[in-house]
Amino acid sequence: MLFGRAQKNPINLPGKDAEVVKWEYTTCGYCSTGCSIEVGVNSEGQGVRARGVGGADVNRGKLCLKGIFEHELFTSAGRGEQPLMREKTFDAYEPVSWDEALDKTAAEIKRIQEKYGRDSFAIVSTGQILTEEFYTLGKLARGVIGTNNYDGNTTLCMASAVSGYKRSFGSDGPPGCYDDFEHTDCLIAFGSNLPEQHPVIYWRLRQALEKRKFPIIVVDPRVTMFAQYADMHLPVTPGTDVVLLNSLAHVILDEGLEDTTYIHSNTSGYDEFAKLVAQYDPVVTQKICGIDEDTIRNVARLYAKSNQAMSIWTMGINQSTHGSDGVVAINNLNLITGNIGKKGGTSLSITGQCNAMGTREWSSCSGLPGYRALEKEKDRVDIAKFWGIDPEFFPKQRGLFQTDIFPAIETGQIKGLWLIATNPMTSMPNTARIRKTFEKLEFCVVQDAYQDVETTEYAHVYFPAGLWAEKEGCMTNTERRVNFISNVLKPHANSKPDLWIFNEMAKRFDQGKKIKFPDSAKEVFDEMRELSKGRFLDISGMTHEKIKASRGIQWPMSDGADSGSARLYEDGKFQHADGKAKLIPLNFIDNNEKPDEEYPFWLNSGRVVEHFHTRTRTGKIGNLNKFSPTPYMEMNPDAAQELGVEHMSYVRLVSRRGDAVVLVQLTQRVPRNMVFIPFHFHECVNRLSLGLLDPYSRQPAFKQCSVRIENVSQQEAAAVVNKAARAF
Ligand SMILES: Nc1nc2c(c(=O)[nH]1)N[C@H]1C(S)=C(S)[C@@H](COP(=O)(O)OP(=O)(O)OC[C@H]3O[C@@H](n4cnc5c(=O)[nH]c(N)nc54)[C@H](O)[C@@H]3O)O[C@H]1N2
Ligand SMILES: Nc1nc2c(c(=O)[nH]1)N[C@H]1C(S)=C(S)[C@@H](COP(=O)(O)OP(=O)(O)OC[C@H]3O[C@@H](n4cnc5c(=O)[nH]c(N)nc54)[C@H](O)[C@@H]3O)O[C@H]1N2
Ligand code: SF4
Ligand SMILES: [Mo]
Repeated sequence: MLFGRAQKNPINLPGKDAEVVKWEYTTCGYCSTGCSIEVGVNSEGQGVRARGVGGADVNRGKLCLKGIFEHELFTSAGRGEQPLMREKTFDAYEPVSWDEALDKTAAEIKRIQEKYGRDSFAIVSTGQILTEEFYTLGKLARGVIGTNNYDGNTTLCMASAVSGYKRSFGSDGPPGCYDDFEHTDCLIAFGSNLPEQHPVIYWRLRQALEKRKFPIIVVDPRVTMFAQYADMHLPVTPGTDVVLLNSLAHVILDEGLEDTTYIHSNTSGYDEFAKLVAQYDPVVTQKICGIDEDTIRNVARLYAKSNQAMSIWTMGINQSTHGSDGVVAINNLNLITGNIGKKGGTSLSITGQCNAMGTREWSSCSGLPGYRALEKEKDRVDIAKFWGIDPEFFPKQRGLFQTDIFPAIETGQIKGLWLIATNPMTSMPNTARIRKTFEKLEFCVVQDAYQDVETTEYAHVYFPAGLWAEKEGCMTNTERRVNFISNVLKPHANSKPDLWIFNEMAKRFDQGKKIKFPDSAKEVFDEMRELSKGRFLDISGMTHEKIKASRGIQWPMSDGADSGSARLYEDGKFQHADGKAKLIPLNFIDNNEKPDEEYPFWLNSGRVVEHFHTRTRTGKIGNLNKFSPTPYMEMNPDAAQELGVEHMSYVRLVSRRGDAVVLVQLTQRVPRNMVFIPFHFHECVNRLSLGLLDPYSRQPAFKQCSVRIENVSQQEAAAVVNKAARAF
């Protein structure tokens, strides 16, 4: 009998004969690969097809299945059509005019700030709006509303990479690019399932491998699709990558395989670092990280002896209590082997959301625009002058991270919340606690392209926002490439571009009237160009026209330059005051909730190729949803046999936080003591997760906690699962 995907109907491709009268250029709005897309528009002005752009350097005509069906989003179910308002949560919403919704929200922000202080109103945004929108939101949050409790969902996603890059190199900014695959002699991927999560980056890697063979090593506790295609798979014990990385460094230094010239000229802190890694002999560490001593030595030798070697990583590293340390450890490995800023030698974080880079660069979430810091007086003064406000209006250090904002609502420090393009009711750890937190808010406004997003259950006002190619502006991808998004269609119904919503909000505050809030993305981009002149993150040589014509340009590109820059740090000069990169000793602290007698399984979570995050979008695209319609978990067949659990039956998972019912998929992909659940479903894995926070990045360890498996009545379970699967 066939189960699962094999039983499903094949994908329905849009008919080749779908009548297209023009093709409009834009960029994909799901993941951070940054594929160029053309949307085919018919004579009635509807988006009817999508295709990859042949001349685009990133995807060279390819798209993954999310991109292929992206045009279906324009008319997908659940889109917001009209602003909505209600006095109390759980009352019925009433449709209202934009003026009413905006006036009410501005009045509530002012009321809460006057009564409880400026920081009692929090703003939580995203990695999924356009860069010009991010810059404008930052101006509104920092320069007008003036709350320091302003952050984004990138704290769930890229915060550890940001923090690790800053600690090692003195600045955020991934130093490498996809072209590095063409030059490298060895690649290690840590906690990244590239073929499913970044299919087109993976395709670029395969293209490089077809021309020239080089070893691929995948470090992941699961036998992912990437691990299956790799030359070596290292099934690391969850949460112990730092131990493995310290041990690789140990072997390299012990055997004299390091690049002494590079270390001497371009790094500081070698002695302390060498002292620490001396303690990480593979004989000892193999018992902690689960990789045998010979394999550790072999990988260390292979990496260090390659002319150029590169490391990539994603959430297996970032989402950990040692996320920031994991990133620093990867940077350490590349610094001691001289693999930074050279073709094929790099530390490349594979970014998550389509514009997670744009928010890091320009949104002012963690500081001020263009990689400026609130902690630096000059940066505060420069931006205040540019915006025309008093520098004293800015706080002198950053406020709470997203993962600390929710606990601050719980304890009553924060009373009002504006959510923009993020769905914490499904995406935050321990959602039962988040749900209770929402109940405490005096006022909540949700700004989302979909009105059926779970957070509207707790909002007082809903702003319907335009989506993806209904708006115009830029997004930055994994390799620092600034891409252009054209507004192929008008925003759906009476929804509005996020930029318009921010501008309208600014008009409702006195300080907002003093600052210029340009209407067009082009004028906003000009402000950003001006602010970037001569800086590390220089985009002054770019214009919207040039970006579109080149199918994306990589920063930095200074005014007058002919092209962007493929790599950072080619000259070995880093952003720390002494111009050197730091080698940082990393002690391992074993603080995860680990399997024990009561909760004997590791709970791991992540993604599948068909779905994007909380399914507000992909749950409505039939061609995607039908391949993965149900909350399920991967379980090892031997473990299942011991417990008498059958393939395709339902079970209840229980953790110290809560429970969830899922369908069982038996597979050798997971070890005996682990289950893996895609996090796309509401009321599922995040009812169970703990989410201990990284001390530097405040990113939650989504991938490590423990659960037990219980039997459940199959009939009752089917009802629960069907509800979570929520047929749209
Ligand atoms: N189809 C699809 N693509 C996406 C997304 C999506 O939702 N759907 N989301 C985008 C976003 S925002 C992001 S952040 C990326 C995420 O992209 P990835 O990080 O590649 O995806 P995940 O499945 O979250 O996690 C990757 C792997 O980390 C492993 N892992 C768990 N614990 C550990 C550990 O302790 N050490 C190591 N080394 N590995 C571990 C898991 O087993 C898993 O296979 O994908 C982006 N692309
Ligand atoms: N257990 C577990 N939990 C996880 C993870 C995990 O691996 N395991 N991964 C974490 C990671 S890496 C991430 S990035 C987060 C993602 O978590 P979220 O950001 O909370 O999830 P999304 O579903 O991407 O939410 C984005 C929202 O923005 C809306 N939207 C899309 N485009 C626009 C637009 O242009 N304007 C506006 N206003 N709205 C728009 C969408 O409809 C959607 O509701 O989840 C995190 N949670
Ligand atoms: S790989 Fe990412 S950017 Fe490219 S089409 Fe797929 S989802 Fe879009
Ligand atoms: Mo992410």
